[in-house]
Amino acid sequence: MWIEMPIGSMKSEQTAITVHQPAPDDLTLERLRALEKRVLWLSSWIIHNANHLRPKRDGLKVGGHQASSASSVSLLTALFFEILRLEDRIAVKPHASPAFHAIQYLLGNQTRERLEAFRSLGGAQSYPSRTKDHDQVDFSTGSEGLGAGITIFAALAQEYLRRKALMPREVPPGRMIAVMGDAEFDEGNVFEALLEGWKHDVRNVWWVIDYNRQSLDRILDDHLYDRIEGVFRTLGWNVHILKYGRRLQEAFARPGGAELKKWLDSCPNDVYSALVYASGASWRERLRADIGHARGVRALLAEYDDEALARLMTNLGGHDMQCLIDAFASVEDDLPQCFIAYTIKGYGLPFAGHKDNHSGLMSVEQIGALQQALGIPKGAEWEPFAGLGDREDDLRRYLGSHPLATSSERDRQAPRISITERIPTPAGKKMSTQEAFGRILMDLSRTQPTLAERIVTASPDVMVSTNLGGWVNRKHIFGTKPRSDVFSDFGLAGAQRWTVSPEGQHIELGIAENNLFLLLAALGLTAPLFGVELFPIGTIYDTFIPRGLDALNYGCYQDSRFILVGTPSGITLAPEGGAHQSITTPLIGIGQPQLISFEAAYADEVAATLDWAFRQLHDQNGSSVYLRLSTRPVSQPEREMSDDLRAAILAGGYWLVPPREGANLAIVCCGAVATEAMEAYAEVADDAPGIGVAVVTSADRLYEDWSAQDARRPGEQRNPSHVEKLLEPLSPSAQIITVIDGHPLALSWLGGVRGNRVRPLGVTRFGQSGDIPDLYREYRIDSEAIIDAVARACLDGACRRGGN
Ligand SMILES: Cc1ncc(C[n+]2csc(CCOP(=O)(O)OP(=O)(O)O)c2C)c(N)n1
Ligand SMILES: [Mg+2]
Repeated sequence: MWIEMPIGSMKSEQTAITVHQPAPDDLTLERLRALEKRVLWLSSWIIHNANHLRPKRDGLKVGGHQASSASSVSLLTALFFEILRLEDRIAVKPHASPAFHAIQYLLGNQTRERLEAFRSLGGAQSYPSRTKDHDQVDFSTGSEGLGAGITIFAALAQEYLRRKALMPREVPPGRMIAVMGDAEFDEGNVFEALLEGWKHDVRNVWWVIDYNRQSLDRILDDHLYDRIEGVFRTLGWNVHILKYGRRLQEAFARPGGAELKKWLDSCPNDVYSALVYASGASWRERLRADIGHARGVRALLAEYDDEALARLMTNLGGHDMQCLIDAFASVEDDLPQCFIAYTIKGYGLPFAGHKDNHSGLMSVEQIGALQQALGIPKGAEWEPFAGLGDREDDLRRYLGSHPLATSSERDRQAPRISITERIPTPAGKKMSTQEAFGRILMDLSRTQPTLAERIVTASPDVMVSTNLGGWVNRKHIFGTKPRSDVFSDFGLAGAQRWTVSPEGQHIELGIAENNLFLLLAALGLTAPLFGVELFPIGTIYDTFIPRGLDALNYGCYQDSRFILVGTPSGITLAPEGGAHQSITTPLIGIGQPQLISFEAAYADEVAATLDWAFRQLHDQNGSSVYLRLSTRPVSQPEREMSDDLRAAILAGGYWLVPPREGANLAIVCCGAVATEAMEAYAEVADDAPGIGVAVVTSADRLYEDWSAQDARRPGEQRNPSHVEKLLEPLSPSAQIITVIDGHPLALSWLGGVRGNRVRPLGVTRFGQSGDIPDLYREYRIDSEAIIDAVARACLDGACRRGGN
């Protein structure tokens, strides 16, 4: 094993990229190379310590990715210590987390304790996490492809703020940088994001591809980069290919060098990887066999001993510090930039290049050998600058004044927009919840201009059908290049005006739901990332939420704040058919952390929940909010929004018809089927006197509150949850009929609260085209089905005299 990190003067060698700026001085390069060694060591040691030195209690392998980290060490060293500016933001590929934490440690932003506790509770996280880590994570990563994708939308969000002068103009725009694995290109969301970025002429994005030609299981297809490069160039990105380091380029210029380059250029990925791993005499044998006959090759090979030859053949651009710095420093414009940096997975470690190295861990002997090679004394493993001799003082000074080291709080503090007025209920006797949402939004610019100015809406090509049309007519579409609506210029009538301007407040996306969620994730982080609070609202057909679910989860995981409106939903959108009718989304609403879901039955509930949602977004302990809406026009109850009603709606439910004390029967409904619940009530009220009808506005809020009370620790005070109080009037043996246009599990858990028997009605099979009466009958959520359930409950004794 050898450590490939020579220190010395490198001047004017040709590199694979065009250099526009002066090369970094020798001292800077020396420092970076020394730091690179430290990052390689610390990232390896963090993992080694977690797996070999910490006591284990559960028999599980702790894990960590020494090979994947080593692959990115040079890239990250160059970026963090020399290239990143304060305003830049970076997504680090998930499996380089140890290298990232090591860099933060050297910058003084990470503690030794947390490194020692890597992957244990409270320690540095296995994948960089905005919310769980304590060092400076700009974007969480973990799910392949999403860390790269979000940088495009963060750049769009930054542009949105700059164009509206919400960010100071004198500060240069930050570059949104992703250091990503090459296998991330297998994820479709990467290409969806690239295309959307192109449509929006996105600037200030850098993607640095750690091109080690390995994924988790395998060696990647040959010449993948040709394809990748083509994609980027087609979409207007600048592409920098950092293929060979300077030593190899120097060798290429010598007799026999052209042959060597030809061989390397056509070498299959698996052969190259196997040779990297085999090392020793293998390179010489193979090169002699393949090109030994060509002029100059034998003589060229003879100049290197085996170790030097292996070092030469692995001298790739992604591990050549000068090559990297030159490439990064060469960028002079704000066009999107792609760096394809050739690397070796496990570079500098004994399993470099091995196809199975993704989860590989160095043995005790191997880490010992690395320690010795790096000159780190025993006992000094955690010392930031161990093994660097007299360079230590210089490095301490260098890092002490580093801008990323001195800014302990990287997240910005955004001034909060004040929300004072309550959102009023839109007037009307009959209305759908979707219509209520559209009208409220339109009215907001009049009733709450300060709030309305900070609202930004987005939709993946369903702006009109999710009822954002009125809002967009008023607020226009965001785009950097103003465009008028050609149809109205021609004097042609049309409901929708398509006016594009930098002042526009709606971001129209193509039909890629992943992009919607990544955009929402980015817009919902503008407060900490750019110091400006926005209120993002994304609308989507409810049934397509699962299409982007991982990206939605990704946004929630990093505590991004947005409002998601799923509409229309359920089989209630009837003629549209089964392909568009959502079933499981109420369960997603309950199950997704950091996303509180509501499903309103009436317009005033929409107003109350939306009002609460805006406040929730900018509450430090808040969350994102999901509203599941419907297009079904529903007769509205005549009622005032009292404080009690509002509180009950927000807590998750209320009695529309209160039950008699000790009642044996109740109907609990959610959303669009409140009408059926009331119809059934009217039918059975005489036979089941005292029966109540409850409306659940948020099964999520009810469940959360109840389970938190139930899960309290011994000695903690017990405050009855809202649902317990709600169900209190019912007799302990009461039966509850639940009904929802969605999966019945969303409500059937109510039986667990006080031990009541539940008869759940809902949709568990795929829907189909039809009208509401037919479909509700077919799927048993009509009033007949509710009445039948009441009858069965009565047969079971729920209507016995003395109870109801
Ligand atoms: C969405 C998703 N699917 C699967 C995984 C499991 N996984 C972890 S790493 C990896 C491949 C990593 O390859 P690459 O991105 O090239 O990273 P590197 O070679 O630099 O380690 C996979 C499939 C994941 N993290 N995310
Ligand atoms: Mg890879």
